[in-house]
Amino acid sequence: MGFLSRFRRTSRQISDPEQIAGESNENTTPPAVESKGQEWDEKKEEVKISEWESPDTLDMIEKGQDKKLRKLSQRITSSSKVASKSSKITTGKLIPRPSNGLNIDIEHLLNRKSRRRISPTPVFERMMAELETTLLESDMGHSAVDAVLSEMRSKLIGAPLPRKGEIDKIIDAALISALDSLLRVSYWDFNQTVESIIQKEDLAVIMLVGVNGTGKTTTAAKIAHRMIKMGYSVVLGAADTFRAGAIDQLSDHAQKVGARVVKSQRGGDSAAIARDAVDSAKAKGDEIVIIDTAGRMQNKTNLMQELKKVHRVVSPHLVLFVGDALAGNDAVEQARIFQSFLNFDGAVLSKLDTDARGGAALSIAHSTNRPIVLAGIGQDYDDLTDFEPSGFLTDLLSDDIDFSRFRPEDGD
Ligand SMILES: Nc1nc2c(ncn2[C@@H]2O[C@H](COP(=O)(O)OP(=O)(O)OP(=O)(O)O)[C@@H](O)[C@H]2O)c(=O)[nH]1
Ligand SMILES: [Mg+2]
Repeated sequence: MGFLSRFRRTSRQISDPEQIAGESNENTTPPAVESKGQEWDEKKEEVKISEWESPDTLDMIEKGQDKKLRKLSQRITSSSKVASKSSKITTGKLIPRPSNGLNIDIEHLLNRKSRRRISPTPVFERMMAELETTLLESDMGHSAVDAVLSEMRSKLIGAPLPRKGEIDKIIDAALISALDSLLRVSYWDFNQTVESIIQKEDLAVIMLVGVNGTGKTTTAAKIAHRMIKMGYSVVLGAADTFRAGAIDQLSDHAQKVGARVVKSQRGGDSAAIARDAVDSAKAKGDEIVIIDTAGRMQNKTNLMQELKKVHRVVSPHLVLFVGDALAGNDAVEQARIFQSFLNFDGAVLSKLDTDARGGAALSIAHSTNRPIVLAGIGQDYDDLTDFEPSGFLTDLLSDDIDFSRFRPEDGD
């Protein structure tokens, strides 16, 4: 069953453009293109502020002993500036990856001769309600769903009426482009970014974070494998000293991919190991350090405090949040919490080879304002790929939408 099948059944039932039509002067919302940017930003701001006050996050901070955590709590609750601040990537280290997005030509679908415009008629509203349910069922978070709906409204309402038989194409086009915008958050290129850090500083330190079982250790090995294939020498820092077996697991991977590992015994100080890994790489002239961290400790506060300590001690160039695509909405919630504590630079979405529903990918980028840069697509070392929003969306929607329908020659 396709990602959108339920919604598609509803939108296909709208056969007559009159069902979603109004006169041009009864236009309730200005046409999309001009107003889009501002509306979009305002909406995002609104939603994000309430998100930051999630009871889970606050509960976790309240219980924390750390002064910094308490300070952060005050910032989260008192200031609406947090949301806008969090939306900015603060360093110039990330090399953007240019992309045109999914360009869909809808001009040929419109009936330019008609004075009638798409309006929020009851049929239109029913369709939007159906879309909302469909997206929520696909594991997308509320704020991402709101963003998609508001982008769709601003694209559709006030637009010229589609020609008969082309209604579902217009709706699909607006939906694809709204979903595409969700993923295009400060998208950056992993290889180029790492290479440019090495050029400038001789050493790139990458820290992986995430809850237990999401794929951090596997991803550390996959990244090491990728970088070794590119000719770099890599050190893996075994900073998960909490879980029994974690150090052996990483050492085993290190041996298989040809990386050096820096470790101590279980129960050791993770920040000290991370620092040893960096010092050792500097001493031996290695170019990349990847710090594998714990995903579980006695409780969440301990975990966050430990990760912050590792972060403070090694000041990694890149922090990557590893989320499990199968965890759906939970992965989104985890991403938001990690982002509030560690301000990660990008996400790795693991297990995209499984039957994950896809909504998590769409929501993580939106709710953290950090892009997904890498995707795990299997358990082998080569199963790590650059996350490409257009390709991801095309795959996600391919059961529901035939993208070739948007080529002008097909429509005319
Ligand atoms: N199918 C699939 N499995 C994956 C992928 N990435 C990781 N896994 C599997 O997920 C399981 C957990 O991976 P780990 O790398 O140990 O996860 P972790 O985040 O380090 O877990 P903790 O150390 O407990 O916090 C392992 O069985 C991995 O093989 C992926 O992209 N696809
Ligand atoms: Mg691990």
